[in-house]
Amino acid sequence: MKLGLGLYRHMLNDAYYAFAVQAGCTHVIVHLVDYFKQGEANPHNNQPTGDKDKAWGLAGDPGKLWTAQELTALRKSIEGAGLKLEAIENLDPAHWHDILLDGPQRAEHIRNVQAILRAMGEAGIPTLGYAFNLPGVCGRVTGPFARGGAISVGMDGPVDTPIPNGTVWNMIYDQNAPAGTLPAVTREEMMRRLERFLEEVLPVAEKAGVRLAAHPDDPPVATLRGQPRLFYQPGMYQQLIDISASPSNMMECCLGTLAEMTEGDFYEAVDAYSRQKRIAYIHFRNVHGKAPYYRETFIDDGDMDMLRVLSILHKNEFDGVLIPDHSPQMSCAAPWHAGMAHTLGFLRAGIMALERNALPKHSAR
Ligand SMILES: [Mn+2]
Repeated sequence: MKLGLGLYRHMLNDAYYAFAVQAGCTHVIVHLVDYFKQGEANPHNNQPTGDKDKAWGLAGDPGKLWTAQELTALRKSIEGAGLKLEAIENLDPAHWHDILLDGPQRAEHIRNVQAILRAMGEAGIPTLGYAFNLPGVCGRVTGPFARGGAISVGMDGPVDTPIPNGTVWNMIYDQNAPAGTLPAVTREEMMRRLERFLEEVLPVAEKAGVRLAAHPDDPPVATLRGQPRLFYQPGMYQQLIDISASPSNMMECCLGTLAEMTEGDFYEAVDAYSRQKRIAYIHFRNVHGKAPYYRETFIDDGDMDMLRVLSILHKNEFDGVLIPDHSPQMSCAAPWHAGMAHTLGFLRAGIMALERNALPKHSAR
């Protein structure tokens, strides 16, 4: 198991790389989508939150794809700091919204994703994280929910206000879209869109030596903003890897999201996915409660035993990267850093204990 840190676009600089190395990380996972562009409800020093039904901000430039040249430069600057660039997390809605929406630019957007995969292969970046859904991460509330009153996020019940036209994945891709809202589709239709997408991009990904890694639906509810979710129960997330046996069809396994699911057994699911060797990398996060009523907690303070998870992964010889997902904001001058350092310290100690055989052997039961 390798320890990594996820960095947002505005964090891609030497100060953050040094912070990662200091905390014991060997890898980073980067976000190139700028979630914080003109989103007044979305502060920079936290995970992107937005409001319950207000978008994070504007999507990027539809005409500007990430190039092999800039990706190579990014990888080299990260390696220069003593780290490895393991993955890019998330596609920009500006580049692929009509794949999600099955819109008129779908064919062009498939070519965009294929071009990004080729560029990543050329730049030597092995993994692309993505999340295939219309509403994105939204419907959540922010407050002093975590231990000691630390600011955290959660959900206070279903949120099914419709998505305005021009918005998808909780970002605005068309500011001039006509008034009105997105008509609801069925889960079957979204699954069909995902299968078509994978059919067209997996061969390109394989050839480029890049793995696609899908995040489960965060928050995991049957519908959000009136639109269906694909992966909101552990058995449904298994359906993702059952779509194709391609080595490029992988999971970006988010433990917090999995813990919020109402069906199945959390530990058995982690055991099953890791035994099948279909996890590309892992988001470590703990929660209290189940969707749509839950709170994000500190890593050692939620409903789930995260040392037991580490033990299961160790037993199954998981050799991918673990990163903290979101952490509550700690009361100090650097709330994001403190939250991340706390989670990284916990993970580092857990990994060291496992390597010394100082933790009991756990299986799913
Ligand atoms: Mn996650």
